[in-house]
Amino acid sequence: MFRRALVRPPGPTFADGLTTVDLGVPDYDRVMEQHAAYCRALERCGLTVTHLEEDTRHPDSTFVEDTAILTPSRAILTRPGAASRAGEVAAIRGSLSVHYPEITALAGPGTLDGGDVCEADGHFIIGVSHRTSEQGAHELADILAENGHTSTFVDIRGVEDILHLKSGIAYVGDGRMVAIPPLARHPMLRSYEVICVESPEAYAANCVRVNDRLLVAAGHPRFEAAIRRLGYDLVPLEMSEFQKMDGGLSCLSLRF
Ligand code: CIR
Repeated sequence: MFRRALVRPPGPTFADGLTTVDLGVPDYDRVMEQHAAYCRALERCGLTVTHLEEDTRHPDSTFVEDTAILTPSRAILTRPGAASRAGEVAAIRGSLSVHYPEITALAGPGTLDGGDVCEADGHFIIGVSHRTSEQGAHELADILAENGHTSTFVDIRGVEDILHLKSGIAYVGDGRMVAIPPLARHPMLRSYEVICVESPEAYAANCVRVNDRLLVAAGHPRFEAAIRRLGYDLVPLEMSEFQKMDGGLSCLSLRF
């Protein structure tokens, strides 16, 4: 059960952030509307949402998920792979220390973004990406092992069109994993029931199970129908403005 979420509202410099896609410039009013709807959805899922200060110096700071890995026993601060995002980590430490007596920081020199870490009932799949290095992945796995968590690694550097591992897979509970075709048959997912999200709906692979509900990006009718048939209580959310900056549903909050 999640009880809380931390979110950081996008600042007016949001459109200056990093992106690899060519979907146009985000409209700030719509960004704020979509973010507010996302926060309301988390509240509907039963979470108490803490709104951090917006941070205009770090345009990507609304993607808070990349700055920390949260387990029941501790918070682990990451080392983002993009230089422009390094300063986001110091800014999240204070907010996490209110809730976590034990905070561990990756020491480096490896890098790791939270978006490359997919937790499935205490097991962690860690993506080695253009942001997360092998060293960073191994350092995280060693820290997780101290608390009895197991990890596996998957190299996604050759998988097209995804920035992070969780742009391409999501654990939705009940032994089920949502995945895009290039990852759906990967051995790391052998022990899961895989729900494959076919192109052109690949963006929907980044969905988020929050307690009894599943947050999904709106506008992917085939995926919605398939996952509804499995009995999930869906909360579709407009994500167009975050998609323009390579962001998905999971990156907009830290849930614990
Ligand atoms: C970036 O390139 O870092 C941001 N524009 C998007 C980060 C999205 N985060 C995530 O998927 N976990």
